[in-house]
Amino acid sequence: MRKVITYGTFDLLHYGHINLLKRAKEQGDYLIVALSTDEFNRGKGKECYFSYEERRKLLEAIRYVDLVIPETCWEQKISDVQEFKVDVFVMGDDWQGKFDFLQDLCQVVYLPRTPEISTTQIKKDLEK
Ligand code: C2G
Repeated sequence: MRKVITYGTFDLLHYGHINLLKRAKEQGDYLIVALSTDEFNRGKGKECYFSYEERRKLLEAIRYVDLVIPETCWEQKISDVQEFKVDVFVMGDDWQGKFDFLQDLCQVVYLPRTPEISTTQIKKDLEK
């Protein structure tokens, strides 16, 4: 079984996230999503609209997602890849190159983002 992992906040879930998760799953047979906790998001300067639990339930309802685990810190990626015997690490290309240190452990794939949509853009549009 070829295992894939990806990381993110996935707040105000939208089709850009779904496009990413679909293509991440296509890299293997089993997709793990490490979901940023509310605490970790505050560290990223992000205040989420949906709590971790709400975002976890949304992700678990997606057909491409097989397991959701918490992302509590930047440093957990190496141990996650080892613990879950991950074959492929996937992120959107806004992170291009940032996780190449994982190449010793697994394949690292950066996928093109869906350009026109983002959680920030949704919030801005709703404020109008
Ligand atoms: N994404 C995308 N297209 C968009 C928006 C997001 O492909 N229009 C991708 C991002 O590139 C990322 C994933 O969806 O791979 C989740 O995006 P965010 O929730 O914004 O995650 P981020 O804040 O980038 O957190 O340790 C890594 C971090 O947790 C990543």
